[in-house]
Amino acid sequence: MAKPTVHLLDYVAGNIRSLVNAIEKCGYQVEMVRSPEDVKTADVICDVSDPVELVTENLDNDLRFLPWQKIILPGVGHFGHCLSSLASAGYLPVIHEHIQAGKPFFGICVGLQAIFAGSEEAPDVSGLGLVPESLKRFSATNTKDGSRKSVPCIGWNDASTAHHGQANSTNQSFYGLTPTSKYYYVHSYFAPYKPGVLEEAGWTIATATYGDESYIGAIGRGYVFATQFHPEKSGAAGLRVLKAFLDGREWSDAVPPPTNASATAKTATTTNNLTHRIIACLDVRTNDAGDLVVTKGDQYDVREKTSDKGVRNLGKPVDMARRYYEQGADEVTFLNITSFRDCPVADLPMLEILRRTSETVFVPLTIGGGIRDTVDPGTGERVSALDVAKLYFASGADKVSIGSDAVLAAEEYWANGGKLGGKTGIETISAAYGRQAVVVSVDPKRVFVKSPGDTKHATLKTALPDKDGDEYVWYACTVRGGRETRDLDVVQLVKACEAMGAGEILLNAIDRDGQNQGYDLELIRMVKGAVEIPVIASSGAGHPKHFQEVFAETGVDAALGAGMFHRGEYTVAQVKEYLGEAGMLVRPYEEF
Ligand code: 1PR
Repeated sequence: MAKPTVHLLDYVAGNIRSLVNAIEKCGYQVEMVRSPEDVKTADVICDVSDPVELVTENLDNDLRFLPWQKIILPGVGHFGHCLSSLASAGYLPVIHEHIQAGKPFFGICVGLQAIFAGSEEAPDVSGLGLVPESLKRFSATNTKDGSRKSVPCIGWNDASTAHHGQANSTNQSFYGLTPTSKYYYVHSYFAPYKPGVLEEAGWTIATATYGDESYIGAIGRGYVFATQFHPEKSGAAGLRVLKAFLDGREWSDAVPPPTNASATAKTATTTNNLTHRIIACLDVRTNDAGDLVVTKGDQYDVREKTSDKGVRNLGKPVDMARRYYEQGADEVTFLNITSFRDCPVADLPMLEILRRTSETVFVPLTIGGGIRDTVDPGTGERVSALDVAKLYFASGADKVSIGSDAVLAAEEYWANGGKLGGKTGIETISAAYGRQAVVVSVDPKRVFVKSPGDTKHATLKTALPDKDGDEYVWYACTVRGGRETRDLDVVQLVKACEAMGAGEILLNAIDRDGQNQGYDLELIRMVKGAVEIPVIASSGAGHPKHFQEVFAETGVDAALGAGMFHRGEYTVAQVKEYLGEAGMLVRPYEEF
C-alpha cells in the first residue's frame, strides 16, 4: 500500500532535511512541490523561514484558497525574522484562515513562538496571537538561589502534561508525549507557564522547567499543536510526537515509560533540570588512499606510530555515527580536521556523509572544519563562511562549528577595541540562523609561567605544575588544528565569540587530547566562568568516571568523547549507565 504523502514546498532555506527524514521515518512519503499550482488536496509542509519566494511566484493565485490539509511551521533562529518574513509575504492571513478552518497546524520551536502574541526578542513584531501571551528571555541567574544557568538553553528536558493531571486522569498521552521521556530544546526565549490560565481557555499544556523558570514545552487545542522542542531531533520520543500529529492522534493510550529510565530519575541531579548531555565526536579526514575515515589524534597527531605512518583509520563516519546514536548519544559531532587545507565547497564527500547520517540519526548533528570565507578552487569565486554553512545546513547539519576563523575574528575584535564589524562568519551565520546554530571549537595549549606577572594573559594556578615547577598557566589559542599558536588566550577568544553571536563553546584541550587521563577541569572552570553560553567539555575522556567528574566539578553543559568510543573501550550507553548509577540524570534511550 502506498504511503500517505506529505507535500513539501521546495525552497529549502534552513535545515528542513532532518524534518523530511523524520517524516519519512514516521511512514509518510514526502513529495516536493515547486509551486502552489502543484499543490493538490494534500498535506503540505511549508518551511516558511523564507516564504517570499513562494508568494512572489504566485501573486496571481490567491493563497487563501490553496486546498492545504496540514501545515507544519518549522523554525529556527529569530522570532522577528520568522514573523516579519511571514507578514511581508502575506502568509499570516493564510495561516490564520487555515487554523480557523479547523485544519491541522503544527508549529515547531520558533513555529510555536509564532502562535503567541509576541516576544521580548522582537518587541515591535506581532505573532499570530492565537495564544494571548508573550515570550521572555531566560535569565542567566536563578532568582531562587542565585545559581547560574547557560543561555541559550540547549539540551534535553521534559514536556510533561502530568503537572495538571489531565493525562493521568485518563491515562492518555497528548500527541504521544510521555512524562519520563526527554526532548531536545534549543532556545533563549520561552513562554512562561502560568498554572491554569491557558487551560481555562481550553489549551492543553505540557511543561518543562529550566533552572527555576517553568515554561510551555508543548501546547495544543483543537487541531493546533506546537512544541518548543524539536521532535525531528528528539530521538524516538520526538518521532512518536511527530507521528501522532501526522496520524491525527491528539490523545492516545499512554506509551509505557522507557525501560532504561534511571530508577532514581526523580532524585537524580541535573544541569538546571536538563539531562547530562553526552556527545560523540568523530574527527574525519581523508586517509592516504583518499577515503574519508574517522581518525583520532594523540595530542592532535593522527598518524600511526607504525613504519608507514598512515592516518589512523578507526572506521566509516556514517556507520559509526549511527552506532553512537543507537547507543544513546545525545548529539553527534563531525570535525573535518584537514579542511583548513581544502575548500569544503569542493568537499562533497563530507556533505554526503551529513546527508546519509541525517537519514538515520535523529539527534542534533554538528559539523565543523573549514567554515570561513574562502575561494572555490573550481570556479575561483569567493565563497563566504555563510555560503559554506548553508551547504552544511542544507545537507542535514543543525549546528556548524568554527575553529580557526573564530580565533582570527577574535583577534580582530580586540584589535578594534571590542567593536563588532558584522562581517565575520560567526556574526553572519548567527544573524541568519540564530546563535544556537553556531558553535566555536577551541584548540588551546597550556603555556606555563613562573608567576601571573610574567604574562598579560589570564592565568590560573595549576595543580599540575610543569617539569620546571612553574605553577601558573595560561591557555594559548591555536589555529590549523593546533599547528599554529596565537598570542590570544581562551578567555579573550570565548568572550569575543559570545559577543559576536556564538551560541556554544566546544572546549578542546590539546594537552589532554587522546590521553585518556580525564578532562582539563581547570581550563573548563576558567571558560565556564567567562561566558554565559553553554560549554562542552572535550579532550581526555578515557573512562565513564571522567564524565561524572567533569559534570560534578565544573557544571559544564555537555561532555564529549571520541577515542574511547572509537577504540571500543566503552560505549555511550555504558557512560550513561555509569552516570545514572552515580545519581546523575541522563536521557533514557528509546526505540521507535
Ligand atoms: O579550524 O574551523 O577548520 O576547524 C577544524 C576543526 O578540526 C576544529 O574543531 C579542530 O578542533 C579540529 N581539529 C583539527 N585538527 C585536529 C586534530 O586532531 N589533528 N581535532 C582536530 C580536534 C578535538 C576533538 C577530539 C577531542 C576528544 N579534536 O574532536 O575528538 O579532543 O578526543 P578524546 O576524547 O579522544 O580525547 P577549522
